[in-house]
Amino acid sequence: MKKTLYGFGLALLLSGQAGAAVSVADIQITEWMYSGNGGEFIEFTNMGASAVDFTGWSYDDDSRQAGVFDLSGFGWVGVGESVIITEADAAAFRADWSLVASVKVLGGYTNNIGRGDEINLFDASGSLIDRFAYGDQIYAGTVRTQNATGNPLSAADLAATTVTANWVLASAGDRFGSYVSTRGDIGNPGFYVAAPVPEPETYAMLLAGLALVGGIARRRAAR
Ligand SMILES: [Ca+2]
Ligand SMILES: [Ca+2]
Ligand SMILES: [Ca+2]
Repeated sequence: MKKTLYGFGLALLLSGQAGAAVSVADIQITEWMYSGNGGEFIEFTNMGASAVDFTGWSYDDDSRQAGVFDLSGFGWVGVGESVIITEADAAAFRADWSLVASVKVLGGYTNNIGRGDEINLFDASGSLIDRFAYGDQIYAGTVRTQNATGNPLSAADLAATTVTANWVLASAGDRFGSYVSTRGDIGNPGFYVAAPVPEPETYAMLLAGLALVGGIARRRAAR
């Protein structure tokens, strides 16, 4: 009986950890701002275990057409690397956000995102890699990313193709490393801080598992 309980406690611990590691596609939309003083922008991050060649890849808004804005200029995007597209001139955007030279920025797209819209990412064969539909007037309780970016609290929110209430607005000095641009927008373009906080249910599962294992250990010690 005790052995069974111990195993159950371990299973709780392990399932809690597994729950935190939601599987997502390798390239993810990790940050966006539909309107800003320095121009709207979108961030893509390589969450996978190997570099990805963006030659032939493309972005579109809710018209969902592959090939509209070419992302070939990113070339190879390394593991953990975040890259940016913006409606602004790339050099102006880079200066506005004081980006280091290693951050890749492609500017000048004209298929702009509005207050409620979609971000679609296609690979070289035109297959949809990631989709993100958002809009504070469409999805109740979600953020309006005007002059501040939207950022996901967990991998589960990255995996969802529709914005959730766990996409939160950037504020200066937040857990995502956000700061204020020279033109007064707030965000963290060019890098992604992964899963900054475990979800509440993960804590609950861990605590339940620890309590069970702890109880068994105490009973063993008392014998
Ligand atoms: Ca649009
Ligand atoms: Ca996604
Ligand atoms: Ca970012």
